[in-house]
Amino acid sequence: MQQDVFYSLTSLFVLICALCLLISCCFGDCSGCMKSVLLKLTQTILVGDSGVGKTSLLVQFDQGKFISGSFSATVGIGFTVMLLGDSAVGKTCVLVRFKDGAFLGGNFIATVGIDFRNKVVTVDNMKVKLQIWDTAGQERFRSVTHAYYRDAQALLLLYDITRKSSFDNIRAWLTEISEYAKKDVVIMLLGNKSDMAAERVITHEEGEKLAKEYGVPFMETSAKTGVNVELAFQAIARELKHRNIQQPHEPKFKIHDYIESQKQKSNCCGGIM
Ligand SMILES: Nc1nc2c(ncn2[C@@H]2O[C@H](COP(=O)(O)OP(=O)(O)OP(=O)(O)O)[C@@H](O)[C@H]2O)c(=O)[nH]1
Ligand SMILES: [Mg+2]
Repeated sequence: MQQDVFYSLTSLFVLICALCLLISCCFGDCSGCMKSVLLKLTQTILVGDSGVGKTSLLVQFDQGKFISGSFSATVGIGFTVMLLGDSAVGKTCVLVRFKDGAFLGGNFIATVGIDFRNKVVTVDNMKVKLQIWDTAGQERFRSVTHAYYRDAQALLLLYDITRKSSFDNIRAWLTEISEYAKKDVVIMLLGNKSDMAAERVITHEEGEKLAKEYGVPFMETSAKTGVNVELAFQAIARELKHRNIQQPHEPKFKIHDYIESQKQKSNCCGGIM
């Protein structure tokens, strides 16, 4: 009799679990939900002499095309940067603006799990490769992204100047960062969508005040117009390069001062150099 009750309860539990999975797949983003359940990322490292074709092989696999033309050796200095913040604040758009110089308008497609892009920037005549991880802001992917915090040397934390909740959640993001990221990680706060002046609900001063409270640099960006996007990544690349390769007698790099001086230059001369 007791065994019968046990079997009935177990069957009921299995049935409820199956139903929950079915309902979440039917009413949510099915592909995303399955991916969040099945997501398992693996890492493969390409090794071999310079010029054998490691980069070409990777581009062929990733983009299905062959990079012809002059050979450019993969640079030796590289850092990992992660984009964080609520869903729809514009992380993917900021990355696409920086990588391809374009704006992803149209229908919003939320990132699933995590994605990445590489871009090489020049700092003091040295090539610095940034590997930029674009994370999903949706809550259900949080456990996937936590696993990557430790590998990041810099974090760009975004909110949307037209959405108060995304700004209010910055404190929670910073708590998460202190829990999962490296202690010496470089953090920058970005108030994105600065082009949407009419819909703005968070002032520039509020963003600046919060950044000051946490001792992190701050700027407002627009993935749509490109304002300050290049500057944000340049400042991060410079800070990381100076931390890693500090020439003797070279003055200490101050990211706050660098950002202020570059902002002034772009204000006076119509663009970021
Ligand atoms: N006007 C304006 N719209 C933007 C800007 N950046 C992003 N958007 C729009 O905001 C929406 C969300 O952008 P995404 O970059 O996909 O957002 P996300 O932060 O990557 O979202 P998740 O992947 O879900 O975490 C899209 O409809 C974009 O077109 C911006 O600077 N200005
Ligand atoms: Mg995204």
